[in-house]
Parts: sequence; C-alpha cells; structure tokens
Amino acid sequence: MQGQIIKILSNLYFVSCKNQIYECHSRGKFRNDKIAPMVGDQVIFDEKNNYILEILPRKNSLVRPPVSNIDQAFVVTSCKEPVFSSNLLDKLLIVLEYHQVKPIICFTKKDLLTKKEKKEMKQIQKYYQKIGYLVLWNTELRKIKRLFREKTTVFTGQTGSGKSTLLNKLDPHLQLEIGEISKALGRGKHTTRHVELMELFQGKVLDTPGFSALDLEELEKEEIRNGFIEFSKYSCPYPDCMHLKEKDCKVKEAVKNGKILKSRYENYQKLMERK
Ligand SMILES: Nc1nc2c(ncn2[C@@H]2O[C@H](COP(=O)(O)OP(=O)(O)OP(=O)(O)O)[C@@H](O)[C@H]2O)c(=O)[nH]1
Ligand SMILES: [Mg+2]
Ligand SMILES: [Zn+2]
Repeated sequence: MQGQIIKILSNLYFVSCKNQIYECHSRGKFRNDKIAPMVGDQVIFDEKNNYILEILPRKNSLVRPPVSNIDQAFVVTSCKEPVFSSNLLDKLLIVLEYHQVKPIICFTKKDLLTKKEKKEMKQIQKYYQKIGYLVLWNTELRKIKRLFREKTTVFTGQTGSGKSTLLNKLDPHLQLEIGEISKALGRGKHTTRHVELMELFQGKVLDTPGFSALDLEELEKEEIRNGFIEFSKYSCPYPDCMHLKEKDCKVKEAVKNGKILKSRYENYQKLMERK
C-alpha cells in the first residue's frame, strides 16, 4: 500500500493511509543506501508486517527542518521575545528560494511592541512585500486558513517564535505543546521536539522544532546571491556581478540610495564573508 509518513519517533514511522495510521519500522536497506525516510515522504509499505518497503521519489526536501514534498513554508518570525532577527529571516528565505519552496513571512508578537517599534516593523514588512513576498501577522487567522487549501505547508522559524501557538489558534483541537519564553534570555526553549504532519483546512500542515541558529553550508556563493531575489532586478556593468568589490555595482548603489534595505545587504555581506 502507499501512504505518507506523518511523524517519526526514534525508529517508529507513522504512516497515514486512507484515514488510518500504521506504525511501521524501516528496513536496513535505507541505512545502506544512506537515505533516511523523512516526514512528508510518500512510501510503499507492507501493511501486514508494518514495514516500509520503498520511498517514492521526492518532489523536494529540506535539511532543517527535515521534511519532504512541500509546497510552501510559513517563516514564523517574532518581532520581540525572541528579538527580531533579520539575519535569521534572510537566511531562511535564501534556503527556501534555493529549494524552490514558496516562503510566506508570518510575523508574531505585535502585541508586545511599543508604538514606535510597530512603526519600524511596518517599514520592514513593507520592504519584504515590495520585493514580492507575502507578509502576514499571526493574527490574520482567516487569511492564513485560506492559504492552506490543497497545499502542503511547513511551519519553520526560530524556537519560541510562536509556530505551535499559531497552529493551536487556527484549530484549538490540535492542543500542541506551547513553550515559555525565558524572562532572563528572552528566548524560547525548544518545545516542539519532532516534526508532525497534520491535515488542516483542506491542506496539510507541518509543525516543526524551531532553532536558534542556522548555517548555509550547503549553498554556494552564487546560490546565496540568487536567493536575494531583489538583487537580480539591477543590471550591473560587470557580468555575473557578486555585488561586493565590483566597480559601479548597481546593487551597492541601490543600497546607498535606500532602494535596497540596508539590513538585507549587510546580511548578504556577512554570509559571503564566511564562504
Ligand atoms: N505575546 C505574544 N506571545 C506569543 C505570541 N505567539 C506566541 N507567543 C508565546 O510565545 C511562546 C512560545 O510559543 P511556541 O508556540 O511554543 O513557539 P514555537 O515556535 O512553537 O517554539 P518551538 O516549538 O520551540 O520551535 C509561548 O509562551 C506563547 O504563548 C504572540 O503573538 N504574542
Ligand atoms: Mg513549537
Ligand atoms: Zn552588482
């Protein structure tokens, strides 16, 4: 039979098939092939002995969080507690662009902001909208529900940013575990421990464990550059310009005259320095 892996707990694979969940084991074969079944995988399984026999080809997959066959990602981003990190946001966008997963930016914790902070966040949001991203607040529940229809959506982002909280608000029956924010550090503390796929509002949604840092080791310099989607709108005189030391670079010019958000370019520089 064919089913989809919806959860993995150590060496137990929960496979969903025709409204039933089968608790399966995997075979040594996958270990030899160095391919580990992941949540989101379509699999052929033996329903009598509860063994996964074969992983069907993946449409796509992410390393962090480890999920496959997804259409879009909610990048759940807190404005405060944990403090807004434009660096983490930009890194997540780059990874998603690279894997051809559509990012949707969802900001949280507006209620904790002062008037002045709200204004600043609005400016930042406007920029991401202008360059082509869909940007939402976690309070826009009706809008969010509509986005799930016939899509597989992964929730990703910093630990404590409010992924599970938002899912619980969308459907209180889920009763996902919610973390506390450490008063001293203003950080979350890794509450969600495993990836889980759920059917929600005629689509599939995956809650995942958050992280506090993310590296882009698997990406080449060019791939990082291409992930900053607004850079390609500028025609630099130097062919295949990296927008770093090149002369008369139009991207650098756009940063200077405020057309490109300064933090975006600084995050780009930081990523390139490490390469
Ligand atoms: N004030 C405020 N608190 C929020 C909001 N969203 C989430 N929280 C709080 O933030 C804390 C962390 O929320 P979680 O939903 O557990 O965060 P998470 O992203 O699932 O974290 P991990 O599972 O560790 O990745 C909880 O105490 C929530 O109540 C919000 O919009 N405003
Ligand atoms: Mg969580
Ligand atoms: Zn350039």
